[in-house]
Amino acid sequence: MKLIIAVVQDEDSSRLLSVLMQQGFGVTKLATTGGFLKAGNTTLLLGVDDSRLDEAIAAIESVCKSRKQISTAASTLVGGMTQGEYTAFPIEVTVGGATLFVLTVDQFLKV
Ligand code: 2BA
Repeated sequence: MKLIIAVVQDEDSSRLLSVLMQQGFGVTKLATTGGFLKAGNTTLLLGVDDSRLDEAIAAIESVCKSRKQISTAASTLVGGMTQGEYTAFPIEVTVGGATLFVLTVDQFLKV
């Protein structure tokens, strides 16, 4: 058995959850926050049989589309201003898609 930890965009999460449930996958949904954008995202935990791993990844891929987004990131100003002062500047980041971690599960128990 494998455990897929999938970090996805909030806007993709409901549809993805429906698709995964329709296909008979067990899913746990967590509300999470990305470290870089400091914005909410969704992390799904899926325990899947090895034989269905590719199917689960394909389902995630089919729902989660990557796209560009303008975001602001804080940066320390160097020179000209008080040291340690922070400002925000716009940057283009790619969001969407999904970040997947696939782990081998030693034991799956329901007690
Ligand atoms: P965030 O950390 O909020 O990152 C959102 C997006 O910002 C990233 O998308 C990436 O395109 C961009 N980004 C992240 N760090 C950057 C940096 N230092 N410089 C420039 N751009 C940067 P994804 O890579 O698709 O990641 C989406 C979310 O997946 C992340 O949200 C984070 O919550 C999670 N994630 C990604 N890689 C991870 C890792 N190695 N470990 C744990 N969580 C991870």
